Amino acid sequence: MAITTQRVVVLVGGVGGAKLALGLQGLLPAENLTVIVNTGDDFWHYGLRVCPDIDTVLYTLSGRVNQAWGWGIADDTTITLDALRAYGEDTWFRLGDRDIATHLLRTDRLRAGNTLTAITAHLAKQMGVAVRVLPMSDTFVETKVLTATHGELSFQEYFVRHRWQPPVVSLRYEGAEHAQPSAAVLEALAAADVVLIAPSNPWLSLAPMLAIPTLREALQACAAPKVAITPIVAGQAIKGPAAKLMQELGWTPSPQSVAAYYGALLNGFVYDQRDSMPNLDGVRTIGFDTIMITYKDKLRLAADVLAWVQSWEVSK
Ligand code: FO1
Repeated sequence: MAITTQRVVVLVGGVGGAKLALGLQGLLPAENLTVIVNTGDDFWHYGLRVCPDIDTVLYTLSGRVNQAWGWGIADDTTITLDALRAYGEDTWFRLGDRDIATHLLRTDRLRAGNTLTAITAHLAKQMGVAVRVLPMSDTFVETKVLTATHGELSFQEYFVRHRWQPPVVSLRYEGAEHAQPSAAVLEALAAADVVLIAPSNPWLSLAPMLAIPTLREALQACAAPKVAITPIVAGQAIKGPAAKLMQELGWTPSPQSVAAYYGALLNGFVYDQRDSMPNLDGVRTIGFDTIMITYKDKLRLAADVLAWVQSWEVSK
């Protein structure tokens, strides 16, 4: 089987996950790629439902993303935000004007009774994104961060307002226990030839998905190889708070810890070639160059991982 004939499902958070999704989109026919996105970062802001990871994925896959930030729309203006500031508001969450249009449309359609899955499909179509982008659930799940210095914060207050500086005591994923994955998510997992876990933050981006009991069970039941890619290289997070957070939660920031966190869910684990990795029981491991800066890097990592998983079939 050519790697491009594999039906690939990739589980992603924001910026790092979107980069791998872009590489996969460049390799695979659109009908063979499904991107399942964390919605634990979503929140209400000025009456708008903001879904940062979904938007980061859509803006990245459609070529609109602000490359310097990894989120938001390139060359967006801030007239609305500036007007709010002029009213004396604390504009800690930077919303661009074009980005606000996304939140307006989403909020309006949610209030009209549409699901987040249907709205995301509509936005994807309007942006020219042909691969399937699915929220992890249509039920709202919100990550809450208990900090040592500021009490419990909503995810965006922790991440953006306080620039992930307050030490984290624990995390909870409000609403996850009673949330359900959508039928589209379950169908994609059941039909997958490969499931990839992007180099996103395990505790902030993947844990909200794994906290939904039926989604976790569907992943466990999924017969396809499940392969995670490390977000930790040489003891550092590629981006964001992963290494700091791991230390605060009592884990050594290393690829081994990431693999241990996912545990029996995995059949394969990709660490970075700059690191070494002891053998893991029942999990195949390999080192690749996991740093994705250029578009070529994203294509290369996506191709390396898919070719590696395919070689398992041949060597069976
Ligand atoms: N990240 C920031 O660091 N500062 C911001 O002001 C900010 C605004 C923002 C607006 C819309 C959006 O979709 C994303 C935005 N992000 C911002 C990124 C985002 O909050 C985080 O990167 C993710 O939630 C983590 O995956």
